[in-house]
Amino acid sequence: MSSKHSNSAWHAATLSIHGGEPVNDPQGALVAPMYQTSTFVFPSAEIGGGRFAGELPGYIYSRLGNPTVRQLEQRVAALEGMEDAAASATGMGAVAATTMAFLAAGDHVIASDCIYGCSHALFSHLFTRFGIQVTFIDMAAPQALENALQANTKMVFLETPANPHLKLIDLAPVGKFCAQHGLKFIVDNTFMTPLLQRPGEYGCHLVVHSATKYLNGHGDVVAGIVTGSAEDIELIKLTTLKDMGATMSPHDAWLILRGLKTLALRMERHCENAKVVANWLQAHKAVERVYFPGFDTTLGQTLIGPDKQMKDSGAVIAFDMKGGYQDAVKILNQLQMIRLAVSLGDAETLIQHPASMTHSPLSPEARAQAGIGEGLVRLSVGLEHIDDIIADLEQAFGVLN
Ligand code: 7XF
Repeated sequence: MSSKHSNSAWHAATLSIHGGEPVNDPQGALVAPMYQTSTFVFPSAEIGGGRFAGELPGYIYSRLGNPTVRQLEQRVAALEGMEDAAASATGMGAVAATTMAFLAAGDHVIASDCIYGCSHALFSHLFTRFGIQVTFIDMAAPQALENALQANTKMVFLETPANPHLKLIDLAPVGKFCAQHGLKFIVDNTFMTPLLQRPGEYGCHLVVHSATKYLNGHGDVVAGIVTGSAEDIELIKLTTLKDMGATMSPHDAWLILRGLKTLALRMERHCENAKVVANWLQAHKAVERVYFPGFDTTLGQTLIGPDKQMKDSGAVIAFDMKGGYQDAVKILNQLQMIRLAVSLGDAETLIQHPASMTHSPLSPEARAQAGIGEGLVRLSVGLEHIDDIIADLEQAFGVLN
């Protein structure tokens, strides 16, 4: 990143507004125009052929590339501190295109046992149908990676903090392990965003996101993105993304570019609000246990801090109800301002029940292995005034009295 408008020395808050190539619009528009077009007209047959052959620059067809989508890719790559990025139709599109670009029948993947339900389903159901083996492990346990390693292991995949109960993983030793054994290291950074965590600094090769969440931040888009080396991103674009077709629409890219401008401001407020909510939950007699990175007395202490892996705790909280599923349901049904919905990272505070919702694709055994009980509730703390969030929780928990 060396152009005048794309300086890697900039702070993340600046990169989320200016990262990547500057907008170069013939009319001088400040904001990149939306190229809402499926195809691009070739000036001549020879030029069209040259573009397909990769010998001439220029756009061809929006599944193969689009200027608005490209702008977003460059911005997120700059923000993540990676060389390049590939945008996808959904977060699952990014997870699938990224993993499958580097795997073939007969390969083995080591994955964290606590990951988003559909990533777990992709690995445990679809991969096995195509002859790819997956071992799910508790990656926080130091010897677990060594124990899971096989001669055909090609990849390590994890989330930290993990969906849904925020288990933390120290990235540096995993990065070292992957480098030692020549494994592709992939991290889903959805819960942190590059503002709070940059896995590339710890040996991770490819960072995936559900851009549906904080990157867009406004609850009006389903999207994904992966950042990594130029070589890896080109491979993903030319193989899985292009041929499986989970590419991003220009309209979605435009909305995410707009959302990104306030990412730093939003993350600050999200994190501030979440700390208050986590403390409130921790003090409540109906709550058995609160899962929040800031409360993690082992890894939280070493991983969170200004110069550490995580700049802050994020704004997703999970908690176990003493009264189990019965009490969880009572609260979910009683909340008024807080919305009963899956997803996270929106302005609205959202609450959901992982065992029956986001993590229902896991078998009961896999849920037990990941520590997702029937009384577990997940809360994505939004941007509302903190007093209103607490007031809604107070009145909802009141039904238990
Ligand atoms: O394909 P999506 O944009 O929905 O993203 C998939 C995805 C990938 N990684 C992580 C860590 C995720 O959390 C997600 C989606 N999670 C939503 C949730 O947990 O609420 C999905 C709702 S069913």
